[in-house]
Amino acid sequence: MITHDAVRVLVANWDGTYTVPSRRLYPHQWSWDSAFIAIGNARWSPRRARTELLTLFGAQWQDGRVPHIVFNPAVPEGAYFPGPRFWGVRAPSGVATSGIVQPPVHALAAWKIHQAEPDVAFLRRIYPRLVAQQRFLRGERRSPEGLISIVHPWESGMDNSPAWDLPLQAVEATGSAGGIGAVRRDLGHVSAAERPTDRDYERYVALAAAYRDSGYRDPGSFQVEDPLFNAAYGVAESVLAEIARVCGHDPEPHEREAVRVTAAMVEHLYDDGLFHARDVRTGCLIRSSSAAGLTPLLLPGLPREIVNTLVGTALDRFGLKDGVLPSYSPAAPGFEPGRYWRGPKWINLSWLVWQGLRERRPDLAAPLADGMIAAVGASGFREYFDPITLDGHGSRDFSWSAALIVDVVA
Ligand code: 9WN
Repeated sequence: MITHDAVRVLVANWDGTYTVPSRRLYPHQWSWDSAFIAIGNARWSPRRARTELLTLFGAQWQDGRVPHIVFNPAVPEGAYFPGPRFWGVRAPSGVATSGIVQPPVHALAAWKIHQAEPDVAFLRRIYPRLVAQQRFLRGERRSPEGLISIVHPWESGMDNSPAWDLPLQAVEATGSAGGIGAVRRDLGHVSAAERPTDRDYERYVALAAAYRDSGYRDPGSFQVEDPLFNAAYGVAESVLAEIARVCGHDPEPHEREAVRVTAAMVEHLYDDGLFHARDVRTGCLIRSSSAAGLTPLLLPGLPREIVNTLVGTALDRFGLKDGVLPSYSPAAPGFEPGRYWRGPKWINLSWLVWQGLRERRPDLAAPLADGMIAAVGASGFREYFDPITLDGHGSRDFSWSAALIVDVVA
């Protein structure tokens, strides 16, 4: 029954060649959403899952970057802010896109689609694009420590995580004329108490405008190494090794890169039972209690003792045993159970940690799966949930909440 309801949401949000995250709030294609959506669609329509990814990679730039939004030209400019006119850029295919990226979870999605329904022709088609995506990140975003940086909170996918409060202090908000509230479209759909503040938004817009004005090259005043983004990058290399094997390419460079980035993460981002982000501009670790710090559990080569301490942290500070897993630890100051990435439970974060625990700790993966199912059972396929009461927040009929539930119950 739950799968049936989830598929109904996915069908309603399908736009012919991709799926919108939600009809009203996010009426275009988003990068990491499409990867999560494809993982769920692979369970009932592998063809649709393949199309979803190929549509996204159809908007890949010449330099290999996969934009975080691919705009639907049929949707009016004013439906989402910032829209295509703000970003002012087109992919070689001619479609309007944003110029920033999101966590590269797409190789994992491609592999899962292939596992659901083997299709070597699809893998052969997507492999060079996935390789180019990784090459862009290495070429443009790698720091001397060997980690990948993000240059905008939107690139983390966890926009207003408390982990970004400190580095965002270095960003000058432009204080846009008439107030940012006047241009924000999100507040027409969701209560302001559940979204980032106007002050956050002013900084997001200032950062994006500066990056745009540098021709999408200069990192600007926000540059951090995020554990989730780097975990996704590392997992992508492990999975690319598998894909390379199937396609008759050399898996070794991918295996080496996965080992290398895992070691760099352990050396530079791990401290006191959790992975943290690092501010590239100051060289300092940003100690926070974000669940992003648990997602390196995805890395197959993570040393056993680190797995054990991460699991300990998830049990002590994130309610793992009861399947709670909020985006930010309730034990930490700054926790807000209803405000976006500052505390609510998100299905994609739970899924990433679940994925990391399935083989290593099935006893703990099970309650986490139950926790995801309980959240949508209580409140529907909402965008995020109060981690304690399971009240739903953000948009309704949210695609990745539906898709990942399909995967979890399969
Ligand atoms: C900005 C689409 C996206 C998700 C992000 C989530 C939110 C956008 C926004 O929605 O971000 O990219 O307008 O707030 O934070 O993770 O990909 O669902």
